[in-house]
Amino acid sequence: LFQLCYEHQIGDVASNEQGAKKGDEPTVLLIDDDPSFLMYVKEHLEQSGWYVVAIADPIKAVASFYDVRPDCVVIDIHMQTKTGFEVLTFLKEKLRQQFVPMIMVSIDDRKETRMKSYEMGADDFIPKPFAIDEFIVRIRRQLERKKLIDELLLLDELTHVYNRKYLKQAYEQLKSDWHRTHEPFCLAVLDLDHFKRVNDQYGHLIGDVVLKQFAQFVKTNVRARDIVIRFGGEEFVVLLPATEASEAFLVFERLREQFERIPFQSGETTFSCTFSTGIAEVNDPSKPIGYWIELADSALYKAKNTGRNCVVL
Ligand code: GH3
Ligand code: MG
Ligand code: MG
Ligand code: MG
Repeated sequence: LFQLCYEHQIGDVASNEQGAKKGDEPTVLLIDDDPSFLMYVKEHLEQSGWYVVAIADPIKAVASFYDVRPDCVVIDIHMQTKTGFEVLTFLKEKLRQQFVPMIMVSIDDRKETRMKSYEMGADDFIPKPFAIDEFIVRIRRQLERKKLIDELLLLDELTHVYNRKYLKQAYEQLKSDWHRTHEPFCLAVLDLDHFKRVNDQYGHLIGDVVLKQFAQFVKTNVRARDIVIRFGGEEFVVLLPATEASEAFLVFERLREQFERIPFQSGETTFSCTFSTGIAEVNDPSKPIGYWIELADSALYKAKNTGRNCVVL
């Protein structure tokens, strides 16, 4: 039933008078069949700087889940068409690998209701009526947990940029942006040149230092909205939203010139490192991510064959 509703009611959120999301503020999804409760809580949560989507119909709320991409969900237990427990079960099943905290709220504060909430996987239970400031603090705690867990799951341990797991998620996000804006974005593959030699000459520990510094160098020298991912050993993928290939070329040409001048130290010896870049411009997101990686990879292959330390479109 939910699946059916999902397919038919997608897009209903827009008709629910939701303001636009401004930036990367956390998103809270409120599901409660009491409109006055929704309005009251929405207003206060927005004052905390969060983006709030409030939906009175649990079926519509479930259907909108993938569009809203909430960082935290607040679910009323007693609703007309679906109980909060059914909503909770459905969302938990859908999520699997991802962590999104779920908070149950209810006027029914019996122990068995609280127990059932936790046993079904809720992250918190807040009885109604509640003091709004306490409610906000408890949501803030859940948003902090979500941020931490996401970082632990998606960051590369050595370089502290995103790991490969994040690539698919980031691509999905850029795809949905593309459907709105139709602006192309770029996917670049960066690979350190003759990195084996660095390891052979100076040892793996120095190699690790170079890798860490390279990742941080790239991250700090692209725009904040660009996404840097460690794709494999000494290979990185950079996603550049709303960027054409010619612009991306200039970005990596600038990085290339800067990076070759950075001195690395191994005992008494100072050495430098270079990297090569292959760029693919994504103008048809119906193709899978693998297609664009292959395209960028073949450009990288050309870069490696034309002397390395260069950028190829
Ligand atoms: P090319 O210019 O053609 O890319 O030459 P290369 O030597 O960089 O190419 P290749 O891909 O053959 O070698 C990559 C090397 O990177 C091999 C591997 O030992 C090293 N490497 C991969 N991951 C790590 C890591 O986490 N730490 C260190 N120190 N080295 C790594
Ligand atoms: Mg209710
Ligand atoms: Mg290499
Ligand atoms: Mg390589």
